[in-house]
Amino acid sequence: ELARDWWKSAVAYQVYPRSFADSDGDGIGDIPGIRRHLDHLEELGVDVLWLSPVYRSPMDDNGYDISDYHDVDPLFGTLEDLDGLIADLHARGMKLVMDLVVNHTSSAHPWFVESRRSTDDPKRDWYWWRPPRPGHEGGAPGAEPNDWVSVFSGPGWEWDGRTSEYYLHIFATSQPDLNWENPEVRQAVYSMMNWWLDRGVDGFRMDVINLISKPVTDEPPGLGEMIYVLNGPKVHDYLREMYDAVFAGRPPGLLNVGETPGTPVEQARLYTDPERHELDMVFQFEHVDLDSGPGGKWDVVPMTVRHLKDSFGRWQAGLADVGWNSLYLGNHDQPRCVSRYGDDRPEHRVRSAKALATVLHLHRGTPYVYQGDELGMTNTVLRTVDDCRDIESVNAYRAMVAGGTDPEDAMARIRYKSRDNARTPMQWDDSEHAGFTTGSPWLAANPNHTEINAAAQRKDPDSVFHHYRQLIALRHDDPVVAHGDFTMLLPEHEQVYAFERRLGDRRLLVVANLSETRTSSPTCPRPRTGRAPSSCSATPACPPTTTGSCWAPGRPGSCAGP
Ligand code: TEU
Repeated sequence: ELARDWWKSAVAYQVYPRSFADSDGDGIGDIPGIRRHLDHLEELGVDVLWLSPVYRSPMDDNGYDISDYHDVDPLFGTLEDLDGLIADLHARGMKLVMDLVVNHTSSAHPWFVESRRSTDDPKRDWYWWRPPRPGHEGGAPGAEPNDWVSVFSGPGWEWDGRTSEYYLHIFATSQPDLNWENPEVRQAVYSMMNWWLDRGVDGFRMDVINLISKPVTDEPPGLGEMIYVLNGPKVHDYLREMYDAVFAGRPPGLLNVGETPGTPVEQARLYTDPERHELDMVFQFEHVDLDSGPGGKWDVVPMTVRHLKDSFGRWQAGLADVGWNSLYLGNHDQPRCVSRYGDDRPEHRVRSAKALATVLHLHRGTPYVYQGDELGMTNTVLRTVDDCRDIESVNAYRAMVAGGTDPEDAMARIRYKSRDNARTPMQWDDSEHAGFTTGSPWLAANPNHTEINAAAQRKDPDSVFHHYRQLIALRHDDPVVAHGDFTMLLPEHEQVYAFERRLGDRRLLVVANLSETRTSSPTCPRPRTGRAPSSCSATPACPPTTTGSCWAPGRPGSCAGP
């Protein structure tokens, strides 16, 4: 019988299905490919597989734009394939957590197709529709209902000429935001969630769940004046309603983690306090925003070991007595952690990857391993924007250059932070395309797969892979790792990251020398791989705020509108 907080001693592994393993040679990863590599996960020792979206989707945002919540996209396989994966994982004592993307749908979802048909369509109020700003002609620049911008560059509102109104899209224009004020929307989401749980899924990773509540105000232009609504007025009410409608009464064994960009510790205490029946834990963004300046993600600023220690220390202290931390350094949205927080030069990469893993996994919280980080995979080579596939990177490059940023400077920023860095094919072996596909991969494999791959590392007891395996085993074997308290040591030290964990009379002392960690240079991010940019601006110009979000409001001048 699992305890309700079983996930405190568990480790999760994130699979980005498009890039994990391709079974049919179309160059795109799929569910049968995942099923062929479960030995890798079992040898690593992980307990949970978090699967990024495999639902039907036009794939504008690689599946985070869903057009059918109840079916698997043929690119990834069938519902039967997914049932098979669930059965395989359960047979191995592992669990499956699905990605839940319900802040928005794809514009191809039937709900939106109906909603946009007319202003009095029964589904009109399932999304956010607003008239042009008073005194402005619809579709003209500046006529948007308010100044919200899209995370993927440009305004957060799209003009729909057929019904002469704008619709809200915090992300791509093909990702319209659902209106959670509407109880019909909420009930439809809860019904879908129950359908998946009844199918054997063990919980959800809830995409940008802190964005679902928007501040609705009466006076024009409505929707309040904030750039984004992080942790909006009703988000906690919605999560408690979700708990009552979906999770209450189900046996222990589920895991629900919310992705909550820009959320401060105080909010995370509310989201993860078990007495509040909201979430088990959240993905916080403070440490992945450390190298973002006032202009947002692409305004790269220096980051030091001290910054990292201060941030993690704040979150360890903030959730020590209530709630729970997730622990992550990488995912499908972030550059490779050994390149960003460590040093991926060949002479340092292995030690650097091991040091980062040691520090992360021995903190108090639930660790998440992003596919390939257990091998010490690095950022890839992005020569020009043509090497990019990610809508966020391509849009940001175009917006920066259109805004006057030198193309090479813009490319230097993209090279450092593009999400494509984490989406190159999983490096299984040293064969062509890293053993990921027999076809032509949708995104080129990192050329260094000949040196960095799972086959080589499984045979090398000193590999990054076996280091991760030993850290995961330690968490399973020694309760001080999962349940011990946390005390930061040498907080002022610029290179050493040290802390102590205590449980009863057990002590665990962790000391890591992160001096290998190379901060991003104050002028431009030093490309860990690929050609150094020919010219870097002396200081990162703050690109126009339309190039993207700043999830950490409260930074001086943080995205204070255009
Ligand atoms: O990401 C939400 C989010 O915070 C993104 O803005 C992300 O941090 C950003 O791309 C980093 O530059 C979630 C998903 O993880 C992401 O893949 C999706 O693109 C996004 O939501 C929309 O669903």
